Amino acid sequence: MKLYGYFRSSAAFRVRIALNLKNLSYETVSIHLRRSEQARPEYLARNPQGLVPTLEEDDGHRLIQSLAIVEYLDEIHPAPPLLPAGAADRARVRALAEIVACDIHPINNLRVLRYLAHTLGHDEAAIGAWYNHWIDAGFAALEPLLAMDPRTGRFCHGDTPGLADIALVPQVVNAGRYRLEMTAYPTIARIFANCMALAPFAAACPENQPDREA
Ligand SMILES: N[C@@H](CCC(=O)N[C@@H](CS)C(=O)NCC(=O)O)C(=O)O
Repeated sequence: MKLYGYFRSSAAFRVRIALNLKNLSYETVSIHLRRSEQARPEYLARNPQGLVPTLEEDDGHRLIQSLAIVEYLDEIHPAPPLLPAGAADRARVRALAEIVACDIHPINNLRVLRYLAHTLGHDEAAIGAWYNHWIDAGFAALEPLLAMDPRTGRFCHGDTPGLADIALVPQVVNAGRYRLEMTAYPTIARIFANCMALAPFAAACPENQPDREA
């Protein structure tokens, strides 16, 4: 399998964690987002959205959208499961993951930050404030959803990592890059630490990717 991604892409990071948790080997194909390689015709032929990740299987079958890819991997390689058995619990885990993947991440994406800077003329400080504002808005909801629900354990749901952790960890790493104050989010910080103690999460981190930059 080939994973078209970028070391700093949190959507690609989610897929890397899932592949590692499933113990599936893959080849990294780096799409340099800051050099806009995602907009080149050869990549658009693979993913017309011009976003990473794209997962290409050995027979040429392609998958896009990180959460869809993670759920696909979970369906064809069921062990270890990334979603719980009960429908209500699966809905909870998907909801936690979607707070990150649908409500925080898209408005902090590179193309949005570039629009703020280049089209609307905002400076670096304003863009940093925007970035952290939307992480705060999402984390302020995630924290009580995690802290007040007895289904939360060492991880977002119980004591094994799953889809919600896969979405959460890259977002916490991004928050660290923008120096977001995490003291208001002790449950998120605890779950993050528990995830990072596991090799599949640590190995998927940006600094451990072959295309990493300083
Ligand atoms: N919903 C998509 C989001 C993909 C996405 O936004 N990827 C970012 C990197 S994390 C990207 O390719 N950005 C390029 C750009 O903004 O130009 C997914 O989960 O796969």
